[in-house]
Amino acid sequence: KKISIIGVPMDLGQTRRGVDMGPSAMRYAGVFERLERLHYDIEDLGDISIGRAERSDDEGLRLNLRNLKAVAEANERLAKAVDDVIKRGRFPLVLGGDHSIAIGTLAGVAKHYKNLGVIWYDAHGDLNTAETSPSGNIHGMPLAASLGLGHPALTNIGGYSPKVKPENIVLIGVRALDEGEKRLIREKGIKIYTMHEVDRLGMTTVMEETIAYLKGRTDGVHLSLDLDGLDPHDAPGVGTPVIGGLTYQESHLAMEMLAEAQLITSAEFVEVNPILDERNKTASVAVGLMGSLFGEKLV
Ligand code: DIR
Ligand code: MN
Ligand code: MN
Ligand code: MN
Repeated sequence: KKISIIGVPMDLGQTRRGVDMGPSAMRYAGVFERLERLHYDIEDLGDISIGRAERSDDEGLRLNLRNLKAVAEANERLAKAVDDVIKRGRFPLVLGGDHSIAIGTLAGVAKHYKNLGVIWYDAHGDLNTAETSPSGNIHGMPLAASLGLGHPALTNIGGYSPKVKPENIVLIGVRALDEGEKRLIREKGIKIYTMHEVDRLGMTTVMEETIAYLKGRTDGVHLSLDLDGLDPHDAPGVGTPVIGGLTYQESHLAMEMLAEAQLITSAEFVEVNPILDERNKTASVAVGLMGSLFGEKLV
């Protein structure tokens, strides 16, 4: 496998400063060296440029879509970069940045598959639109946008929509949903393993079921891993921590099972915020998870 790293220093999809330093934090935590040791052909393409935040009276804010223009423009650039990586026969590994960047990653990935699967590993559903969002933060909207729901400036990144079908999505680790998101999950019948199911079934069963489900119906699977899916004890450096999350051990197990299944064809690790972190712990955890995802073994 040939891997291309793309950094996306995006912080305009939410309001906490510092998440734009996520790619640096993961590079400092040794992502390149970690994967190089596994004998991959690996390249680091550097960072996508992010425009400036608009004024507080921007058009996006009136639409309940904070920084809409700058977020959309950066996602267009990211989609192009991801598309190029796949065209060169390489695996895109995207480092965030807040989760609004999943709109661009998926826009670059999805055109290469008839039936792209998505694993959304997150405390949240990220299924809001401007109409349902309590915050106006676009990092709470990328999965909805990829389903073709929301403002055209977000749903049409890459010039097409939708990117993914509701039946090809699996949510894992969810424990904080807004009312509109719950409605959407019910309406579309989206497959979801909330913390309730993870606790009841155990991560082994959750991943066995997820892998079997996606293997049968998809021709590629994107992993979108929000570090706030993990418990804040294990990943404190995130902007919207939610207690009662997935453990470090469960998360490594999940990544190891995905590696074994050889299911994942693109991935992104998002919401690492070194300003809110403890000695770069969350970036280190993220890089460790990438190690497991790419086949690192204990023995
Ligand atoms: C909340 C928080 N559902 C929102 N979302 C977050 O603002 O839409 N997503 N933190 O990662
Ligand atoms: Mn998220
Ligand atoms: Mn989240
Ligand atoms: Mn603990």
